[in-house]
Amino acid sequence: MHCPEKELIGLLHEAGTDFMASLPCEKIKVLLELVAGSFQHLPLTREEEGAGICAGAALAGKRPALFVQSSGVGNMLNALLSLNGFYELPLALFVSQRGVYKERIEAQLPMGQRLPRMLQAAGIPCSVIRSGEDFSIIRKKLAGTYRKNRLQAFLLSPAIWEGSNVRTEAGRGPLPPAGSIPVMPPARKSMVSPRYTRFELIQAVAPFLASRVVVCNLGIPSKELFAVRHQPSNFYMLGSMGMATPIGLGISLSTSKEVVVIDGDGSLLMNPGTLATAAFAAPANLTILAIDNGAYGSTGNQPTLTGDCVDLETVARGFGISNTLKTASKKELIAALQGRGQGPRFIHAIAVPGNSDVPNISLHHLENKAEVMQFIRA
Ligand SMILES: Cc1ncc(C[n+]2csc(CCOP(=O)(O)OP(=O)(O)O)c2C)c(N)n1
Repeated sequence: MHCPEKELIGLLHEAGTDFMASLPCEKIKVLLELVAGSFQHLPLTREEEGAGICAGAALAGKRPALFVQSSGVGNMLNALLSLNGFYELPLALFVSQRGVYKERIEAQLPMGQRLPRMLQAAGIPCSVIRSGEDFSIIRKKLAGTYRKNRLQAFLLSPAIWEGSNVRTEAGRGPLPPAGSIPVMPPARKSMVSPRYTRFELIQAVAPFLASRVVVCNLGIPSKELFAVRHQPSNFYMLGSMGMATPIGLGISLSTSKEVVVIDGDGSLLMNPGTLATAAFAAPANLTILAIDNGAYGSTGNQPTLTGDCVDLETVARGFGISNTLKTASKKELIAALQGRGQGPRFIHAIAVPGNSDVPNISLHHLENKAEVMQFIRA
């Protein structure tokens, strides 16, 4: 049996690692499920906070490890250097390295391929793990990380997990269809019960997005929108998680055209401060449609905190956006989208998790950019 995820869990036990935090990558979804089930584990909203939380855990004598995607290292470099490294607080950084092996998302290349050189320039020791045969490197360096109070990055190639026989909930693929899983805590459920998936909501609203500039969240949401109804004014994000609302805000402040951002709960939680900036700038032509499925849908439906303790509509109101709506109804969504000039507006669309099986976007990103720019100019 080929069980690299279980082998790695064994190595972590052996090194006495006892505090874990993660922000998911699709390539390590099975590993993450095992990590969460085997150790004290905290799901993160942004990689950078993981550096802080692990610094705190190390101050209290723990042996922390962080699991992130290569893109996420870009979100945490300052904290790694000026906190964990500077105070000599040990941290093992397990990075799912994208852009180097059978990569299908081009936006993963710039960060993923340069990461070893970036870490080198930052003075963070880094080992590339290409297969299970390299696990001996992890065994050796992990022990030194905690003994010498060091930072140590392990770049995990997706090749490691190929042919793995480990099966978990996440490994089984998409969650069951709408209505069959309880994802909302009782208090929120009684307010609005989710009925539809993100895909079903996108299908419902797509015809009503005509003549608007639409900025769509990265990952499967963009693929779904492209498959349902492409129009030249749709900007599809392929990377830069957390930037959908900031991009939409920038556009809305620079044109009189109506702008709709289709954002996600995981992405909004990564960068919630942008809601305050939007409230302050107050563009009347900006609508943020937050499709809240309580999960990091695109990376395997790992739960986000909106399924637990966060109400995004309350967050938006607290940051100063007063025109808000919470709904799970297609009819209410469509009615809300027909209004113009009522921004900044925050529509909190409650959905059940689940992804549709849509192909990749068959439009080059620079062509996409050119189309959107032309639409905005016209
Ligand atoms: C900085 C960074 N960290 C992690 C990822 C991996 N990632 C891509 S999409 C995604 C989930 C986004 O979740 P959400 O915004 O809730 O949208 P959903 O897919 O659920 O609709 C994650 C974690 C990434 N691309 N960039």
